[in-house]
Amino acid sequence: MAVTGAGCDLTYCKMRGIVSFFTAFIKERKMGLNDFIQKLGSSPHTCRHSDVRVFLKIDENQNKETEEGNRPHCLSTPRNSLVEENRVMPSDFDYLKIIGKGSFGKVLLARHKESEQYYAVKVLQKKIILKKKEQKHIMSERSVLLQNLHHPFLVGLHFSFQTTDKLYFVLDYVNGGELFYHLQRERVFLERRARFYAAEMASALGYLHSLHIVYRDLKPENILLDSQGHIVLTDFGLCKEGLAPNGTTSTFCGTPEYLAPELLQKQAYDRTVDWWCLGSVLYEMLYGLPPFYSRNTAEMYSNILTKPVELKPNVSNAGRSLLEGLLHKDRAQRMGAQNDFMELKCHSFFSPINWDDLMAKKTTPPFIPSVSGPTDLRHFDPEFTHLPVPGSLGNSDCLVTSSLREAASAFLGFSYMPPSDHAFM
Ligand code: ISQ
Repeated sequence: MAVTGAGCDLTYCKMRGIVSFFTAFIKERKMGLNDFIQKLGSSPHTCRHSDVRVFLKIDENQNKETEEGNRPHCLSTPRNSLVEENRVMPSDFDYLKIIGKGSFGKVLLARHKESEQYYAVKVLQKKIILKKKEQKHIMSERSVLLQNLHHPFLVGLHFSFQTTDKLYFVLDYVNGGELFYHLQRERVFLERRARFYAAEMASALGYLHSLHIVYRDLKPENILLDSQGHIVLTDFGLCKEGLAPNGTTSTFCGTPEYLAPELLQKQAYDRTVDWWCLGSVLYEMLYGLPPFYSRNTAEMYSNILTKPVELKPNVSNAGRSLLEGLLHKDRAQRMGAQNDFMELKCHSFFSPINWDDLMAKKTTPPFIPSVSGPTDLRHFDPEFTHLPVPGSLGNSDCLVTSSLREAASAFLGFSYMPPSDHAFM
């Protein structure tokens, strides 16, 4: 995701936005200070300094084990009230199953011990992020997620926190499966069903654009269904292992089929890249393959850049006209270039959609994934769910080596607690 320029008029809505922005900002700063204090405490060198010891209220008789390279006591047992207060910790959760895996880490189904609520917890390894020089990307994704994003078709972030070696995102958990898991089983969707999913995705993208955020990474593994059959977009830079071509940037991680020509050519891009991606998803839902697909990746890239989109007549005129507009290679002529989401909303393909009902989730989804309850994992890939859950996840203790200390400093300010009304309920 990316954030673009800001707007100007001050309305009641914006005023509310400003208030919640500052509330989040203050909270974030406080968590940043907590992280800083944790970092102070994680360094045996600074721990020894008398001013630091007074500040952190470290008892002279404690902390004997730090010299041996173990986790310093002041980090594993925070004594400072700022550190103790409000902390969410890995050990607050039971980790039940792995439900996704990527090059940076894993996504797990977890239950918050106290509230018994289920969450998807994404755990990323700091060392791997640093090695791939992705910390800026991860931190900016986190800050985008923190902008009080609330939309019915976007996954919600409840908390983020970190230990010396890992970053944790506590997210809404949904178990209807990836949209493309269902598409693969059925090959194509009827137009009514494809329209419903495209409309929900478009409204989520329009919402992000209204906040000057470009999603940029709409791809099959980021599009999930909840148990009711509604779309949930996730975007956390997790690409499935083995799909990322070696030595390329994270832009190419995952599915290259949906890459807009401007991204492929590493040119400037704007929010219209999201409308290209939506066009690609809609095309695949209606025709069963991505628009410029070839088994030969070089040929597919060349098709994206030069080949006119092929629109066979088994899709309605309205559907083909929308696809043609969204899959315009020139982003200045692409549908949405002038009036963004409003242009799509007014297109005849979407005329059966009542947008207010859609946003209120009053439109009955065309398909309801069968799940018996939150722990029903039938729509997740057994390749993940059969993996053993690492016991170390719920235990924040770990060895502090010099590379871990370096890792800790790269993620100062990562941790996030929501305003209290969003806490575990
Ligand atoms: C929420 N629920 C299930 C799986 C997920 C994967 C990634 C991000 C959020 C998720």
